[in-house]
Amino acid sequence: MKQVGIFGKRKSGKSALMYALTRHKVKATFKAMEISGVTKVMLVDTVGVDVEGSTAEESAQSVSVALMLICNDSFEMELAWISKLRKAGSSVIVVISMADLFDDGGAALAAAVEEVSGLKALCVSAETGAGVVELDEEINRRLA
Ligand SMILES: Nc1nc2c(ncn2[C@@H]2O[C@H](COP(=O)(O)OP(=O)(O)O)[C@@H](O)[C@H]2O)c(=O)[nH]1
Ligand SMILES: [Mg+2]
Repeated sequence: MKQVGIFGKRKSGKSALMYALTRHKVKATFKAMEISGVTKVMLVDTVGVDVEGSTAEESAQSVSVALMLICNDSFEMELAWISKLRKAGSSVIVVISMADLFDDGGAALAAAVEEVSGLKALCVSAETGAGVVELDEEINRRLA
């Protein structure tokens, strides 16, 4: 089974995002009556990448798709993890998490990340649900 890993610092919203994605998946699945869709992918929540000896290290070796959460403008550690994840063969999706906390919905932070990494970031809020559908679609594209 393919795995989708959720990476980010402690308190970056990893667990909340996992629940938001799961809720969306289950709802969408019941709507489409595609029960099989539920088991196709395994979502993996990880301990913070800022935790010494983190299990995120192991997960980084086994995920097909990695969500790298960034929630503020100190994201050097996250950039290093993006390189690490890509080297391990994962397709990395950069997520500006807790996007509802930004006046601009995370747009400026997404632009700053894109400027230094060349990667487009998706702004998502587990709280309001903004961007969850788009993120799910992007995950599905990467898994295809
Ligand atoms: N406003 C807001 N708060 C969030 C969001 N996601 C998580 N939080 C809050 O941020 C804190 C850390 O979230 P959590 O998912 O446990 O982070 P984790 O340590 O990365 O798993 C909790 O108090 C959450 O309620 C979000 O999208 N918006
Ligand atoms: Mg957590």
